[in-house]
Amino acid sequence: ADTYSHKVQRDPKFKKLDDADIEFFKGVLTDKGLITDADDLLFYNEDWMRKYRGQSQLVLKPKTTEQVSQILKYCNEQKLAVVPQGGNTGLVGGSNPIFDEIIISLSSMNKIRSFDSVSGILKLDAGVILETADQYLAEQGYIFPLDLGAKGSCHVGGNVACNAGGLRLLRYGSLHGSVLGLEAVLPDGSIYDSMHSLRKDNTGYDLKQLFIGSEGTLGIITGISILCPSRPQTQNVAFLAVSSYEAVQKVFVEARKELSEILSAFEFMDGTSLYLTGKHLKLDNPIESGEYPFYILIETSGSNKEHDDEKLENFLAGAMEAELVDDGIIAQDESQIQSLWSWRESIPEGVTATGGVYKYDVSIPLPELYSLVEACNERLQEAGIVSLEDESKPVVAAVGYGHIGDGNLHLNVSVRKYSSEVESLLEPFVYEWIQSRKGSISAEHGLGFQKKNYIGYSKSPVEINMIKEIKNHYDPNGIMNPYKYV
Ligand code: FAD
Ligand code: 2HG
Ligand code: ZN
Repeated sequence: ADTYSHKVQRDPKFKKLDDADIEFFKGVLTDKGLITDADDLLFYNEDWMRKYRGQSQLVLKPKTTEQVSQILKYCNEQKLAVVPQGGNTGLVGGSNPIFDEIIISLSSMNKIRSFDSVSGILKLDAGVILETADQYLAEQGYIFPLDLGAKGSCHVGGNVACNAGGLRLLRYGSLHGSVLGLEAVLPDGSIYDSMHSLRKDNTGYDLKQLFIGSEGTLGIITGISILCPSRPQTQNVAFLAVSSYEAVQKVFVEARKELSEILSAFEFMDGTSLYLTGKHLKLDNPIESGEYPFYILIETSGSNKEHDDEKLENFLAGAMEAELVDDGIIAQDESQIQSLWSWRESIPEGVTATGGVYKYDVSIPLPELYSLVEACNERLQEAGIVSLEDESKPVVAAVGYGHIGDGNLHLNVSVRKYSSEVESLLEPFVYEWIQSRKGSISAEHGLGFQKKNYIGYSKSPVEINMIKEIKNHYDPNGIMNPYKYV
């Protein structure tokens, strides 16, 4: 891993950890709540892509909000910098230290607090794993209003901290709408608590929104109260092959019209991302008739199987007749549904398995969304450094996939190794391209370390100044996740 720390200097205002600090933390957490062993620290210091690696000497694992409060108050007084960490699946280098910041892991705060089966309101600790929360809800007939490929490791607190979007935002909306309340510890140790979860409350600023997407820069989220919908009783998944990006858009328009209220996901991927994923999973393409330039995954969720099946079949028949779709399959049972979803959810892994990946998670108006992938491939080809098979070239391919339903493209440049040559061809090129289309340089993954110098491509100086003022107000010593965000 490249530490990337050569891009920034350690801020000398932060104290270096000493024995007295360790003693203090042992007093709060006992020995068991501290990790100091070098081998054990590696997981927490390094990110999911193995691209960013810090040198923290200490991980703290509090079990209660009160412990988080004591820890943060002490760190603030001592000017010890900290990095809050959930499941460490973030993709912008936000969850790892850059230098020696103390890592505060929420993984021991993992209890479901309560569930109200009348309102569907779930209250839980920030460190509950997303899949665990959803399995709990499944037993009650409910569903977590967010789903994503990292569900087996990411925490609900991490999801809220980076305002994750995921695979069903199209149906269930953003966390800015579904999160009803939060519990968070501020750097001075005070505890902000809005877990009461009223659906309607217009008394003053909606402060919880500040934490949703704050990426650990304002405080540590310790609890979440979230509104969960009824679990759909019936689901269908169709996997379609189409021959152009134009067709992807047309199918999307038709799907919204024809499937209407039962449409719950509309995802797309290009042929190269599917190819790399198949190679990695060692599986044959789910569409047997050949390889196509684009694939679409459509999910429907409803309450009446016959009704949904009929709607989906009519929609597909229409799309085939209009020659929008070249080929396709509909999952016949739960295991086929899972298998088709796993094709989509495994792309991040598949495109990284080549050695590494440069990720750009962007919002662009739909008509131009895929042109960014084409523009990148052209640029890399002109430089003569890209080849799918030739191992001597540093770049495998620029691929595109993502959440079409939300106008969110994942441009992934799959590489054999990380290099400054490739990076300098991509940046700031990609960001300038997005700015010129009035897009967002971060649709759902956040800014973290990767994008902190690029926020100006999507936000005005006035907006950036307001963000900095809020940050400085709540974290005047700058101990919360430094070197990141803005
Ligand atoms: P971490 O990675 O640990 O942390 C992320 C950020 O939040 C860091 O800045 C960290 O400091 C901060 N943070 C974490 N916990 C807290 C807390 N309790 N209080 C304050 N700050 C905190 N994202 C999407 O939006 N949509 C997707 O579809 C999607 N799919 C993914 C698929 C894969 C395979 C992977 C690896 C990642 C994917 N992601 C996706 C990225 C993503 O944002 C997450 O996986 C997830 O939301 C991060 O949660 P985490 O618990 O791992 O957080
Ligand atoms: C997804 O949609 C995730 O699969 C990850 O947001 C995207 O790795 C990526 O670029
Ligand atoms: Zn995504």
